[in-house]
Amino acid sequence: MATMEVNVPDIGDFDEVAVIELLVKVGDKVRAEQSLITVESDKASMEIPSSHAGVVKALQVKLGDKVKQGSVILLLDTEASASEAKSLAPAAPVSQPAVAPPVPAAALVPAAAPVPASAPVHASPPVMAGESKQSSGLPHASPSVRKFARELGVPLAEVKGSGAKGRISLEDIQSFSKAVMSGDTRTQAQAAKAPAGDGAGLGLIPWPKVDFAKFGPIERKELGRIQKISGANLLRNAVMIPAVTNHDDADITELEAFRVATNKENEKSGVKVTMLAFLIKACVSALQKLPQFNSSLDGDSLVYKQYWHIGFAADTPNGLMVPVLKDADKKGILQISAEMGELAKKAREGKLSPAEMTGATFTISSLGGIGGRYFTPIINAPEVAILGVCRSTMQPVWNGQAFEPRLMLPLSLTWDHRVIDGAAAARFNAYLGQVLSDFRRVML
Ligand code: CAO
Repeated sequence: MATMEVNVPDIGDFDEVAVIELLVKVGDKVRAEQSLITVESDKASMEIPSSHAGVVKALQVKLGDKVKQGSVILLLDTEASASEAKSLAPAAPVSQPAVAPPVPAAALVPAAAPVPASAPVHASPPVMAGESKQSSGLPHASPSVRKFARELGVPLAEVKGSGAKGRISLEDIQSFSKAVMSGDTRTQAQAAKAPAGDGAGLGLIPWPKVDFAKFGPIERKELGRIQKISGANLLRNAVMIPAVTNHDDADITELEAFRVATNKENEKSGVKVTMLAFLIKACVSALQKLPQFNSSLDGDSLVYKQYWHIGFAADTPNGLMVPVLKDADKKGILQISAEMGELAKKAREGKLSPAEMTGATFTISSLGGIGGRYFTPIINAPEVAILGVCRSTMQPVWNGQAFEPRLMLPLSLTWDHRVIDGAAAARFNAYLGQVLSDFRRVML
């Protein structure tokens, strides 16, 4: 058995490219031309195949490393006896369509490890391998599509790609997953044959194809990177979670008066206390009282988290982001307000780190600064609930003797019915309402 280096082959015009995915690990047996790593430049992502067969002895690169032609990827124990150990000319990298530089997992991306996500594939890529499988035997799919399939537990080998040369797209994975969830084997088979995203996997009529330009002038704009990433996550969460939304109102008359007074007192501190800071604190109290709301499903078990990290949706020029306020249970309203302000600023400037966007146990989406009455937020999986908040309004509220003007805050709690039942959801909202109407309850 001989040890040899496997190097980055000629990858065209790129000086240095970043390693965004490791496709093998030490001890893996690889075939000649099997993809070893994925690299990404500002123009394209490419899978670098092995020039030889053998067993991986040591990886010489890690995620984020910059490599160029000649860089050592790994050391391979070549199998002298194996027929595939024959030396081949360096295999060509498999290109994928142009993608922007990697961004950390963004809006409504699950709290799992940050993904150096590539945009979903829309164009026909200049792939260099054969029909529906790569020469490595793996189905054609970009790293982001493979990651999405892994997250959903979809076996890529069973998905029929609708793209050029059988390339599997995000929409193919979604169609396959929807068909499997419908439990109809006939539909599953259809899903494999159906063109991507046409709804045929669910037995639905195809998505309407309209030549909008026929009816008037139009402008076409590509979706932003974050929109694409969050769109895929939102779709998965909307389709896969049996979600129910309960609406309620909380009387925040006294709390708002206290907030305004606090801001007056702290005028010089530069920290503005917003209703969202109180909501974060109140939600932590509700999550502690009803811990199933702070859990995640893991197969047949429920993981109860002993920490309270609250994500909050932030509207940014790049799209929806969800910064995470860590250990909200240990922080006071002023600290929460200050940290939230910093996180929201970073979100708007596109400067959030992956660590600042992951690990949430519950999310709040507040449209209170904008308006509206109620809405149905989509759960940020693997969390099991999300609170939507709209603008508070003065309402006539019956106090037993007369109508009184009270400042009412509309709450919309969406919850995963696999984990939570309607009674618990009603209790959550009712308790939240009690806390918000008399914040001293947080201390009880
Ligand atoms: N009712 C009435 N007024 C409210 C309110 C509520 N529920 N919540 C906030 N306000 C007021 C604030 O008091 C503030 O008023 P002043 O300027 O007079 O003091 C104003 O609205 C603006 O508040 P804000 O939005 O800047 O602050 P916030 O803490 O409420 O929110 C943030 C911060 C980052 C959540 C918010 O800026 C944001 O991005 N919201 C949008 C979230 C979103 O897009 N959700 C949808 C997700 S699903 O697509």
